[in-house]
Amino acid sequence: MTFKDVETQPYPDQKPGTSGLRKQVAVFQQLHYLENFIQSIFDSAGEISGKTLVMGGDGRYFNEEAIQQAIKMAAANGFAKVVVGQNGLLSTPAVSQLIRHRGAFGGLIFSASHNPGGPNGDFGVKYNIGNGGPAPEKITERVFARSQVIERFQIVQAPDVALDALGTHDVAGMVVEVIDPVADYADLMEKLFDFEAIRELFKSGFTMRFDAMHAVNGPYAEKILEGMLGAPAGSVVNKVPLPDFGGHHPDPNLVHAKALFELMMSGDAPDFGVATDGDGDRNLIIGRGVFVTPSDSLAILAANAHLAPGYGQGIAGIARSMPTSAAADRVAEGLGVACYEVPTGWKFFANLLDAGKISICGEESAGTGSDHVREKDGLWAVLLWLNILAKRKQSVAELVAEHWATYGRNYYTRHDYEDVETEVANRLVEVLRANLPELKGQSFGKRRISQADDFSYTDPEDGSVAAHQGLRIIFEDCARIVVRLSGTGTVGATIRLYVERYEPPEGNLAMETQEALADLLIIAEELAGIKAATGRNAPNVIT
Ligand code: VG1
Ligand code: CO
Repeated sequence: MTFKDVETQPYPDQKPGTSGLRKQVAVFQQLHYLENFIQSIFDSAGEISGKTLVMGGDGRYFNEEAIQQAIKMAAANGFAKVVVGQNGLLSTPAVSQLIRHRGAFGGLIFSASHNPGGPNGDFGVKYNIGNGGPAPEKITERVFARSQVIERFQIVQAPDVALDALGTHDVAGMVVEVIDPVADYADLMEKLFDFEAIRELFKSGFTMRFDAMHAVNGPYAEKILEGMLGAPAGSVVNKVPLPDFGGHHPDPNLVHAKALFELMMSGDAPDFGVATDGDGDRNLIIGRGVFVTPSDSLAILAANAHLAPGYGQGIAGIARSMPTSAAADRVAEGLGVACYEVPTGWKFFANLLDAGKISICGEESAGTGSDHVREKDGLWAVLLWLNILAKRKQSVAELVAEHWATYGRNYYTRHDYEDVETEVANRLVEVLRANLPELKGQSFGKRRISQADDFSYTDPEDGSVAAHQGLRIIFEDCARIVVRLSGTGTVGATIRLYVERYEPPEGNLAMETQEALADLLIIAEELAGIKAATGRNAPNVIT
């Protein structure tokens, strides 16, 4: 067995975005591209010798190759142990849970989340730290700086590990433990939720469809829902993880989970329809005939979390990402707990969770989670929904209607303009940012702008500042327009436009969303000019 110090040179584009480093597979396949980034992480992580590292991915093309390399590099860099999911599979929340449960130093997640996979799709690497959460910006900045000056990486020459065989293996003196990816995670879920109540719900004839989108959550959903909770066989569909996700985007939205949406709106709809993404951290919730926006889902889960044993004592506080609707804020107010607004990306929640300031948090992009791990967790959200439905003995539609009748409704939409020329997108944001100071006080019909700024966040725990997190235009009645650029796309730029307005309980709660927001969408175009600048007449995705 030989330890090798391999000479290399930096790649200039290894800047981690919202969620780690995400690039097209062909980019990752360049000579030493992957190795450079992993070595940069190891070089920036602090004392790693003798520590344990968790590794797993969503099964996409290049997953196993990347893991084999990372294992050999971990051995050469002095780790004592690597814990890896069988066949290289682990969902993002499962990695987070394992890091915490095993007291590991951190973990590597190989995934590009909801981005397409396969040789022509995307790949990604994310580094999580000892609390189980994504590395904070001060670490990812160190990793990037290191990647720009890297000259060598370390790797052992050893045969590949048989990742299909459970048990321990030896790689140049380092232990590699191949584990069942589902077991520990399932144990935790059983502690958090009232499995007996959910079993009774299924026994009473409740039906559901879980679309695993040929991504990592298939085995988790099959074991927990069908195996442990007695959901009818066949409830979980597209359950075998495939390297190209069956040719689809594993993105649980109304475009890419269209089949599920159509089923749920049809006469054959089961009671409950859900989908999760590539790495299992996002969730889409649809009741029979009713789509639940992720922002509403966060609010409804927070309002009812006490019905699950894991949250029986009540919740400490709620946090949402800035572009997420303020529906959760109203619940926090109702419960008398604090509500925090943080930038997009899960890493900002982790400090609040660690400090015990919040118990539940979420994003408009279909991510919800709690203090049980330090990542968003798709299957957790599904189980909490089931627990709540079992306890309240209501349909999704009834539950949503009652929520709006209590708290009012935040009409909410996100419009994505994908693959826009980077310069066009950057210029658009620059121009709007420059115009913000003049917008305050301006009126558009009945609406008057009360605040216009570029969102900046100071972390209440460590004082770190994240600036330029999205342009906000807020009206006197709390309606909002937000514009920001995506940090997870891999081709060109993606412009996201978020629009919201509040309708009180006594108002009209039954409007079609785009109609309810029509006047704000016109104002948004007047102010930001996205259609004019991009030459598009419609967004690629509306959620
Ligand atoms: C998107 C979402 C954001 C989410 C991020 C990672 O980021 O908007 O809410 O945290 O993806 O999610 P952006 O920068 O493209 O808007 V995942 O499921 O890709 O780990
Ligand atoms: Co994801």
